[in-house]
Amino acid sequence: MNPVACIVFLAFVAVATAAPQPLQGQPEDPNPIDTVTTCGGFVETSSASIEFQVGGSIRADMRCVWIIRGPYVSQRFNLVQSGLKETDGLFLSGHSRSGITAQQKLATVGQNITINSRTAILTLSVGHAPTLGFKLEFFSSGSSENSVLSGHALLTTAKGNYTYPVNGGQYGNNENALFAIAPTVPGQPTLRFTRVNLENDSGCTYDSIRVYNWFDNDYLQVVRFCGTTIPTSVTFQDGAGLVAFVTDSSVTSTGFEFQYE
Ligand SMILES: *[C@@H]1O[C@H](CO)[C@@H](O)[C@H](O)[C@H]1NC(C)=O
Ligand SMILES: *[C@@H]1O[C@H](CO)[C@@H](O)[C@H](O)[C@H]1NC(C)=O
Ligand SMILES: *[C@@H]1O[C@H](CO)[C@@H](O)[C@H](O)[C@H]1NC(C)=O
Ligand SMILES: [Ca+2]
Repeated sequence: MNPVACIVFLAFVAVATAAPQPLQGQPEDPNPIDTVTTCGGFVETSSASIEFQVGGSIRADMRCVWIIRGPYVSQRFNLVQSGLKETDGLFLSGHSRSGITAQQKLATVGQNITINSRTAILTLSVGHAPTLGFKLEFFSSGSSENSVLSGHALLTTAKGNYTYPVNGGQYGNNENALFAIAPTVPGQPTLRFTRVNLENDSGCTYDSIRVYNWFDNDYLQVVRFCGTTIPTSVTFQDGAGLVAFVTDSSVTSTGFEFQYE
């Protein structure tokens, strides 16, 4: 082969070999590698079977929140088995620095919902009557993505308090933290901030705290604030809420403390 023909031939071989590429990045695990059976939790894995009270009953008005974090950009959820009723709901949304995406209801067995964000929020909202358990599977796949979740907590006691940073000192730059309040004994907790010290600017575009109230099967943002002014308290009348904290790339402060009961 002369050099030109050789290059043309090699180029053809390269195109032919590169052509079939159905998977972008990491494929899903063939089967879930972890099992979660608690009401709510922080689940950080590439795949999991989430089984709550399968074959058993769940009390009326129960709320459970799972913060699910996959290593790849796409999180697929598939409902495998369900005893939930029409008035109950399993809801999924994505969380990132910019906020929380709209809720999607996982209602029928076999249904898939894919969340294109590394952090997904799964919320179980039981109606005013007892119900039966469910099982779903979660699989992470796709390209690796380095977005961080710098802090997280799931508060499930009837009342409590929380401080961030947990060990005092200053929070970091580029924080993206998420805290869920979902008491396992149904209630209507009121959230009160007792100390707030964030970088301040008029639109809270640098560092901010957002509070979301679970209402009408959605997380509604009720307040966004920064600086040192304590916001008015928020009652989670539907039994659950979220606190999301983000910071920009410069100027830090000492964070915040809240209590709820
Ligand atoms: C859900 O996704 C899986 C994996 O991609 C697929 O095999 C299955 O057919 C999907 N189910 C439905 C109902 O689309
Ligand atoms: C915060 O909670 C701890 C237990 O978790 C408790 O000992 C402490 O008294 C609480 N502090 C306030 C200010 O409520
Ligand atoms: C925060 O910024 C706002 C708007 O610039 C200003 O009105 C307010 O006084 C500031 N608060 C503090 C505590 O600096
Ligand atoms: Ca800052």
